[in-house]
Amino acid sequence: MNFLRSLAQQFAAKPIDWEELEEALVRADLGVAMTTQIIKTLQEREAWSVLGIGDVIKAVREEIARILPPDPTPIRLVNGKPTVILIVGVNGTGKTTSTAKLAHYLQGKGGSHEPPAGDLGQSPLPRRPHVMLAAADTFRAAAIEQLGIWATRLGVEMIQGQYNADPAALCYEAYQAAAGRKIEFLLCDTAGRMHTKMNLMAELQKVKRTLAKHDPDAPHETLLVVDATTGGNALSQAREFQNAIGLTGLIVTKLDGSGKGGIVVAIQSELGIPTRFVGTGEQIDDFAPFDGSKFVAEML
Ligand SMILES: Nc1nc2c(ncn2[C@@H]2O[C@H](COP(=O)(O)OP(=O)(O)OP(=O)(O)O)[C@@H](O)[C@H]2O)c(=O)[nH]1
Ligand SMILES: [Mg+2]
Repeated sequence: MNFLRSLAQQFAAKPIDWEELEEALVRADLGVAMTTQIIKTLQEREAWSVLGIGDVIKAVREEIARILPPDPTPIRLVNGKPTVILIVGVNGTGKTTSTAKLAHYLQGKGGSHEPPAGDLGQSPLPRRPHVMLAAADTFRAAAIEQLGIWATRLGVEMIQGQYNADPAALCYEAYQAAAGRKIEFLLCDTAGRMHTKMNLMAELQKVKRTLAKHDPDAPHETLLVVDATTGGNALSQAREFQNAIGLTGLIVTKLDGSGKGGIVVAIQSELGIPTRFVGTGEQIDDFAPFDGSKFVAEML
């Protein structure tokens, strides 16, 4: 997120022009609420004539630090039954890749030879957690195949249904399989869907209702995958998915393709949805829990 650098260059040798500053902040995908707040803070704090770019950068940092949770929010392990994570989003944002990356990440946590993993709640396991994948994107045969390749590579079991099967029924069956085999994490990859298509959103509601028949708290996490390079559109996606099914967090992908990442700030400030993980490439390890303090520290 190096937009502060271009901001510094842009305003280095001239007085702050409020309109120009506003435009630069919006262009960095910080969102209208955040931009307005930053400008208000600056205008209240300093006499306009003495305001320099240093003050602007300080205010931007402070406002962003105030809005982002400083520490990563871990995925909590449910004791004695599968922890279900539902992965949703519009087409092509990186759901399937992120499902595989998250599975790999969760597999690496815990285990008797490692220090207790904070992410795994109160009782770290005496072994690595077991992960299962559910190929709930049943619209395309290729989607099942794509997740299957990851499952083989990661050495995890994948539950799949017939092409065009009901994703809710598939997730229901996958839960049964996961519970029967004492699997800790069940990750359900779903089909890409436009946030504006109500029938497709209703299908996700059905997936949630069906999983809740097994465990009223399932899915324990509903993570929306957004592509950082789509900028402001990610905010409307988050709003619609939040309204339709409720979200517990975001996975922001393709941060390697956009120096910005301002969308993380905009979605947190406007909708209160935290970013939980970030994707920074196509490889399995190009993935990490989102760390707010680090994000702010690395902003310039
Ligand atoms: N550069 C980069 N590419 C990514 C990242 N995450 C995913 N991709 C790529 O984005 C493309 C789409 O990823 P998928 O995981 O298939 O996306 P999806 O959301 O499952 O797509 P649909 O199922 O068709 O909706 C692939 O080429 C991925 O390799 C990332 O963090 N950085
Ligand atoms: Mg997919």
